[in-house]
Amino acid sequence: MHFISPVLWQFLVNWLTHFALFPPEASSIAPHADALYFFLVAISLVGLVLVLALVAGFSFLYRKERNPEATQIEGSTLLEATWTIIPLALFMVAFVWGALLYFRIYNPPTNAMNIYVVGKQWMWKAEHPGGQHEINSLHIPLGRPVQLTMISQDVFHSFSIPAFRVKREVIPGRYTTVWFEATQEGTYHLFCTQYCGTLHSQMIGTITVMKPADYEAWTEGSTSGMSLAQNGERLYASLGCNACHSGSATARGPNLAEVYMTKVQMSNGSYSTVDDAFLRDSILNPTMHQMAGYAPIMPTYQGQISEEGLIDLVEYIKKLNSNYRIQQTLNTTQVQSSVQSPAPSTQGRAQQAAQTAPGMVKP
Ligand code: HEC
Ligand SMILES: [Cu+2]
Repeated sequence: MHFISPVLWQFLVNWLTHFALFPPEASSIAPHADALYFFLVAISLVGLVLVLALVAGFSFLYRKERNPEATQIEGSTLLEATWTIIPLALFMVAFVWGALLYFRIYNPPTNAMNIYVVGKQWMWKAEHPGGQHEINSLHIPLGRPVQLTMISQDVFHSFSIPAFRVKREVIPGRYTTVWFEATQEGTYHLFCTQYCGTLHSQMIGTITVMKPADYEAWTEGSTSGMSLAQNGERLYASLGCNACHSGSATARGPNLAEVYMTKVQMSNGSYSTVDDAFLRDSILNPTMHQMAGYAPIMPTYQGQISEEGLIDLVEYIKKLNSNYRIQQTLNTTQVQSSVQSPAPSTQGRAQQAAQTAPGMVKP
């Protein structure tokens, strides 16, 4: 490619990489996205040059001195077929290429590690499974597929890392995901690319790509001591989920252990896969997924749990592989309450409501 003089080439490469007009290619998808982009630019340029050349050529060939008498030309099947088939072929190439790339971008590898992101006016909050929290920054390991499960706490936002060529809407009330695999160490820009209010332009941050060993060190150094699942376990107990979801045969709610990613039957006979969104919806809006064989007695927790709290609960249920600890917790609370207050129910409820665990929405 050095046919334009090495010095000029160097200058161009430098200019393109440093003049943020063209960000570095730092993810496994980036070179593929760019290849398609350059292909589209190239065929557009060819079209542009061809049309301009024809306009210039014809105005010269058929100028008044050379061609005083206008001749009407009509119908040329060959010509029409040519200008139909060639563009059609080019568009089909762009379509198939784009579709293949689309599937690659939208299908995360199954071994991707999951990090949660909550967008709000005007910041990005990231939560690692180990419980590490970050604001307007995200640390990720090099060469490992990472999936982000994202949700907004207020309005529409859009999560964009130009160097990775990824961008995804972050929507209130719904989990969206995006995945990438970083291929270059370094720090990159993170933007919100959807106008979301006065300080939208400050909803920016940095992505830090670290060697896997450095990433491990970072996660150990910045842990808050409690993983998301552990926070979730606390919430689960304090919100009283364990009363109905204890996993015992007489429980009023279904067993939640190992339910993640299985198919469950709904009361209308259809089947649903229990994914992150299903779990979140079941907590906020139990009637939305009415399960076969159970009475619609689950209360809604709408407005009582923050997005972070919901993430903790979802993460807890995802990792719940036995009901042993739930039953332990229930046994101890039963023993305690029978020792403390023989009068049942109401008092215990009031006590529960008075203490607000992290993740609950403060009144
Ligand atoms: C009063 C009893 C009760 C309480 C309290 C309760 N649930 Fe439920 N839950 C149910 C019942 C019954 C169902 C099944 C019927 C339905 O879908 O509404 C259910 C369904 C669910 C489901 C979907 C079932 C599945 O297999 O995926 C999830 C998830 C869930 N509950 C989570 C929770 C969480 C988290 C809490 C605490 C914040 C909670 N529940 C509190 C009774 C309860
Ligand atoms: Cu925003």
